[in-house]
Amino acid sequence: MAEKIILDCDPGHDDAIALLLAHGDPAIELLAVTTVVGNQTLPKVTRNALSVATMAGITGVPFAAGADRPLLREIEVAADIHGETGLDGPALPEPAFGAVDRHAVDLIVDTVLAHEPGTVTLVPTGGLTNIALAARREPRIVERVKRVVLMGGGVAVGNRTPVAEFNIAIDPEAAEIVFSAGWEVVMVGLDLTHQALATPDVRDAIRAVGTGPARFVDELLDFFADTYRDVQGFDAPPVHDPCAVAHVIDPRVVRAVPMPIVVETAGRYTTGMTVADRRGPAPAGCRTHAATELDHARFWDLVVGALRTIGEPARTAGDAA
Ligand code: PIR
Ligand code: CA
Repeated sequence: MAEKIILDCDPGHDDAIALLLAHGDPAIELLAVTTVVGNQTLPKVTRNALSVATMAGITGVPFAAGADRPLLREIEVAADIHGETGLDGPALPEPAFGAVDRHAVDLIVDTVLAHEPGTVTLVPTGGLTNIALAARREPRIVERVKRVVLMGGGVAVGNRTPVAEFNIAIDPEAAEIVFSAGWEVVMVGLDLTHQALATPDVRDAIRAVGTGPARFVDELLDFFADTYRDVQGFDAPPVHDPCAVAHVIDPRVVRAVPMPIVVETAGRYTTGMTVADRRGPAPAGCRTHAATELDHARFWDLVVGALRTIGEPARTAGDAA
């Protein structure tokens, strides 16, 4: 039985690849895609999600736009890494369909309630504003959701600040709500995703797929590699968000261990830090987990395998190349 997920994202180069992995892997049933302000403004990331779906021929999945700002803080986007559009690099088709006329938070709540308890996994790959609002809007989803497998945070590593990862740092209050709600949370953080490097052999394997969507991913990674080299000094870019999807597909590819984790919201230097307790074994019943170890080869096999199943969608009018 495929795992049912709702992908809550802010595309974003790696979010786009996470969407393609979720769509292309047979172990995942994509119930809905929701968008949240993050890498860029809400209109931009929503358009990007729809364009990627159009490019990949994703049909029959509702897309909904959500929060256009964090709960308390000012908007902070990541134009230095993802560009002015949020998805700079490849040419994107005009979206062939629109978002549904509903708020993402309502779509998340209704989708969870429409399925059997314990069957729907939330996969946030952006700031946690929508997920926090959904937990407050309908507290019953906290019991109904199977678990929350999120890309964000890290055990003692940051990118927005020395200790805070971007998705947590842009809305720490929302992250605190999500980490403390009581549902099972798997934090796929930077310690894990910095192992998911798109190395030259990986780039070759993606190019060898030879389809339009694989070419699109190759062009995304060209841009992402450049900004990650220039801004953060990486030889090869870490491809964060598909790691959360990969954990849902196969927990042996992205291994996680139970660990108490809380979010700092009032630090002098540490706001947005995920404070993870590595002292000894986690207490019994610990509901938070941290991803620690990536099987690099099997992870990229999943991504390349998903791209192979997506194939060559029909070109749309306005797609010049
Ligand atoms: C990646 C992101 C934001 C900032 C940087 N420097 C790099 C985005 C990615 O989309 C991912 O979800 C997460 N936020 C990694 O911090
Ligand atoms: Ca993201």
